[in-house]
Amino acid sequence: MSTPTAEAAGHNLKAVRQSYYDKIEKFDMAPLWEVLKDVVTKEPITKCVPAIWKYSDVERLMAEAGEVITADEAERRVLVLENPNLHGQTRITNSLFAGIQMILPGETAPAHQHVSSAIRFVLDGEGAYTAVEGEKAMMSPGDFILTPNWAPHDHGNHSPKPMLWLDVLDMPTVNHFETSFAGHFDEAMQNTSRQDGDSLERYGSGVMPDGAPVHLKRSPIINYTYARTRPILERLKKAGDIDPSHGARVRYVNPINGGWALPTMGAHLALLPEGFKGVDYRSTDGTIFVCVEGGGSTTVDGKVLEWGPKDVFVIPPWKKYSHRVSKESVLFSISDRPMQEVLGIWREAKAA
Ligand code: GTQ
Repeated sequence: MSTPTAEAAGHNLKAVRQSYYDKIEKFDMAPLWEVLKDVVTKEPITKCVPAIWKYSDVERLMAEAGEVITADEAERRVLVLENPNLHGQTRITNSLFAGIQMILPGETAPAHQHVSSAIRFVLDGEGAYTAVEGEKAMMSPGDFILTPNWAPHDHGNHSPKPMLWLDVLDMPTVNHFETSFAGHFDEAMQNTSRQDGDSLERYGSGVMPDGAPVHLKRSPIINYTYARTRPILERLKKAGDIDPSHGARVRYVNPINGGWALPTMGAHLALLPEGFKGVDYRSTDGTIFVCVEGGGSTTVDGKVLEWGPKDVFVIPPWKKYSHRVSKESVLFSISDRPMQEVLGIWREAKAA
């Protein structure tokens, strides 16, 4: 009897295993050992790639959308910013949606509500509104506006100019959990029973109305205006409170518990002083940035993203990046960090 060669034995083993896999598949089972290293990776693996959306393109293409469809017909006239490697998946990172919304003079986007939380970061125009839970938030560039989970909201523009803003929603995450609900109202516009700016006046000043809800999972503030937040960056810069990677940065908080503004999405506003050269940084939360003022570049994964006012760019999870500016600049940023923190899976690494 001849001894089988090692190669033949290997071949035979492969065939034996494959027929075993075919057998267990009929019972809806599969061998973990064939995929273990792909599902329990040594380091985060992301399909998301760095990308930038220049405002000159956004503005031009959005103006065309205004000729193709009305805000009312569209319900929301939004151009989705799709990660170049996730086309067709309606998302900018694996967990977050981003889009540019436009409301033309005289238009309204009808009231609705949904489980997904949204934020608006205002890019262009002046004096259109987002009404959220009975408060009409007048929009100005740089304002950071919340639409928490299930809050009724509608948008409208009584100003003479188009209003454009960045929407970021946690809907890929809500859909990951398969927990989406949504509803519409008979009235296109909700009753606005509260004064404009009411929630920022009540909750944003170091005092709290007696009996304010202690366990609210999200901030009670609807509009964190740029007019209120921008001077704080100036104060940090003057005091030298400048992080080597992030610059002079504030975090938008829920003033009731000091936590993030929303349980699913966390945002910052940062001033990068003239000549700032940030040191490398990475974290597990893929992050969406907007240039509010100035201009500069961000190096990520060997790629250089050059940004100017109103440009939007995305940094994938766990990719090292650093910002550089010659002139003083302001960056807004938002990510899914609050979700990762609550699950205990968020990590960051700063260059030594
Ligand atoms: O304004 O309610 O970008 O429901 C996507 C879904 C905006 C909104 C989006 C939405 C909205």
